[in-house]
Amino acid sequence: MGTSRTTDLTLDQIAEIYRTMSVIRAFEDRLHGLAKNLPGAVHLYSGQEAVAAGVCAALAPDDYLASTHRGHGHAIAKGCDVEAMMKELHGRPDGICGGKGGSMHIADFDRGMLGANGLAGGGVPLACGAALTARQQGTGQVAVAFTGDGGANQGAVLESLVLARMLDLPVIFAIENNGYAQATPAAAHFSGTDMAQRAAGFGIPGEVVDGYDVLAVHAATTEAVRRARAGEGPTVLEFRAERFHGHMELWDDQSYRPVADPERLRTESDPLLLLRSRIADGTVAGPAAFELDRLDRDATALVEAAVAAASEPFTVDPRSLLDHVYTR
Ligand SMILES: Cc1ncc(C[n+]2csc(CCOP(=O)(O)OP(=O)(O)O)c2C)c(N)n1
Ligand SMILES: [Mg+2]
Repeated sequence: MGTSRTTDLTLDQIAEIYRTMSVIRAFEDRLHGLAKNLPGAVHLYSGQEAVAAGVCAALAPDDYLASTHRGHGHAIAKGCDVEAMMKELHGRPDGICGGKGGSMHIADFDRGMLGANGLAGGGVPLACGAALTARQQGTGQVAVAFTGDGGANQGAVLESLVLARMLDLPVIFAIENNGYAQATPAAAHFSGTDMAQRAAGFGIPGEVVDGYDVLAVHAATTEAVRRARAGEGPTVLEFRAERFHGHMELWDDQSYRPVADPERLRTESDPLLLLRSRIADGTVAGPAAFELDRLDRDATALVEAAVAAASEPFTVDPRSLLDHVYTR
C-alpha cells in the first residue's frame, strides 16, 4: 500500500491541507445529530477526510471533480462555500443549489464541483465527459471521478474505464474503499485482494493508497495528475479508509460491524491525528501544534456560524417550485 515517507509540500501547504481536513471533520461531526431535523438523506464523511483533502490539494482550482452520495468532504475540499452548503442542507433558497439539491446534489460549477450524486457510481461517467471536453478543447484540465467500493461495481464505471483508456482521457478514478457498501463488507462484493488490481485488466495503472495518510494521498494524486496532463491517460487510485459514522444518518445501527470499530478508528486511524503525530515526531515539517489547534478552533467557529445562519427563519416561494426543471 502506498504510504508517504517524505514530502515536498511547504509548511503553508501542509497547514492548508490540515485546515481542509479540520473543516470537513467539524462540518460532518456537527451534522451528526443535526441531520435528523434536515430534509433528505445525509451520509457522513468523517474518517475519510485525508482522501478529499489530499486529492484536491493536488488539483488546480479549475480541474473537475464528480462526487458521490458521501460528497460533503469533496465539496469542501474543492472550495465550495461552507455556509452555502449548510444552507443547502437545510433546504433554503439561499443554499448553494437554491435548496433544491440537498446533501446528495451539492454542486458548484465555478469551482469545478460537478456535483454529489445519488446514484452509486453515477459521477464516474460524468467526470469522463468533463475530461473529454478538456482534452478536445485543449484546456489542460483534469477530472477526478470519485466512487465508493460498492459503486465501483457499477457497469457504468467499468465502461468508463474502457473508454478512458481507449481515449486516453485525463481522468483519475478515485475509488474510496471504506470497507462497506451500506451493510455489505467489501470482501462480500468483490473478489481479489484489491480494486486497484482491476485497473491492469483495462491497461490502466492502479495503486492502493493508505487513505488515512493525507501526504500519501497527495503524492499518489500528484503523479496521476501529472500523467493526465502529460497525455498519458487515466489512473486508478484505491484509497483505503473507513468511515467513523454509520452508512447514513437515521438508518444505521452498524450491527454488521464490530462494535468497537468506530471508537477504535477515532483513536488509531484518525487522519488529522496521524498528520499531527508525524509533525510532532519530526517526520514531516509542518505547523506547530498550537497553530493546528487554532485551525481546529477556526473550523469549529466557521461551521457554528454556518449552522446559525442556516437556522435563521426562511420562506420558500411556492411559485419557484418548477424553476430549474428541464420540462414542465
Ligand atoms: C445505482 C444505485 N444503486 C443502489 C443505490 C443504493 N445505495 C446507496 S449508497 C449504496 C452503497 C454505496 O457503497 P459505496 O459505493 O461503497 O459507498 P459508501 O457508502 O461506502 O461511501 C447503495 C447501494 C444507489 N444509490 N444507486
Ligand atoms: Mg463503501
